[in-house]
Amino acid sequence: MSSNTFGKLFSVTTFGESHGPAIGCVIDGCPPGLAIAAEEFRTDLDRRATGRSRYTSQRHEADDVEILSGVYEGKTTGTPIALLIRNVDQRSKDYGDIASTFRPGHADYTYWQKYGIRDPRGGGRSSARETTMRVAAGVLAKKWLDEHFGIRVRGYVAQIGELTPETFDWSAVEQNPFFWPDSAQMPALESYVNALRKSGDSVGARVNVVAEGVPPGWGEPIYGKLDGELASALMSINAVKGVEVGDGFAAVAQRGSQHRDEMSMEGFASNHAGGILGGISSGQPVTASIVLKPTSSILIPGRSVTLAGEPAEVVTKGRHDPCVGMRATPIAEAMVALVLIDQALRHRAQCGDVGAVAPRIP
Ligand code: EPS
Repeated sequence: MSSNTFGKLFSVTTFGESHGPAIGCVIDGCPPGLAIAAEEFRTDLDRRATGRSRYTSQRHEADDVEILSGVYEGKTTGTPIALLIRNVDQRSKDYGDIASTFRPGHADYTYWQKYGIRDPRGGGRSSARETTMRVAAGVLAKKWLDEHFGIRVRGYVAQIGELTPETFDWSAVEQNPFFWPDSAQMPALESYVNALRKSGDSVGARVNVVAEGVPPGWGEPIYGKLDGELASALMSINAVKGVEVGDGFAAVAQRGSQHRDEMSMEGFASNHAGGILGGISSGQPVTASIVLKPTSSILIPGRSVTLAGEPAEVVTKGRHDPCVGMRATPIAEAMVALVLIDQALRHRAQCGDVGAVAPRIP
């Protein structure tokens, strides 16, 4: 299978299947001298993990990272960094029927059509388990971006089904299992997700990510645009069906006089562009948004076909999330951080001598 590598100078290759012995990644091009310890992966991996709340899949994985190479005496050496996480809670019997049937809404049918062979256990390579390694690689990217530029990449869930936050508070986001910025809505969210789970169905979600502190100048026109690479990176996350940068699709109903972000030496008057102009960062916060489809693994029977082309009814057994978007915030943050570190290194390589040019809008 090709296209398992992402990024040009800071490149991440992931490998592994959901029910295989382990998943892992190799990061090539990480700048040397970055202090990193295995424990530093813990926070973000726990934020993404299954089984950490009653509202997600109850698969219990330790998600302990083993650093196999590229780090010596606690610092990156500039050589390939190999990270490994062993899978410990596979329950492949849940997938016994799937070997001969295609689950509607899943990648079973398309993997089969492409490769003529597939690992049905837990969805194999198409499982969201792969996102563990994106988050792990993102930990290095976030740390480097913070240390070198003071960049902070953070996200939150901006919609679950019909529900949207009524107020916004960053400090609320990490205090609930929904990554929700309005703590007063917890009872409503809990009963919404509980009812959804009981009904056997699932729902979609929107996740917003903001990167603050990105300096102007990152992004390569024409084919390496910062927004183009963000779109590609974010769309590569399992279940993502839509990506917006800045105002995104809302721009369709806006006037040019409204959408443009006017400038003065006091700053930009607005940020409809999402911090990117002509594919290059403007120095404003970079904002992106993703939409994740409702989880395809649901208890409501759905029509499909067997390998023999016979009609079949599929009920997905196992431990699934009623809303995969609820765990997607750290994954989206990681993908944004990975795009940014790659573009930072590319900018440094070509334009490192340019330095800051006047005028610079604060
Ligand atoms: C997933 C299906 C479930 C989830 C899994 C993603 O797998 P299983 O049936 O093996 O429990 O638990 O999520 C993870 C294991 C994870 O680490 O995110 C799917 O179909 O994508």
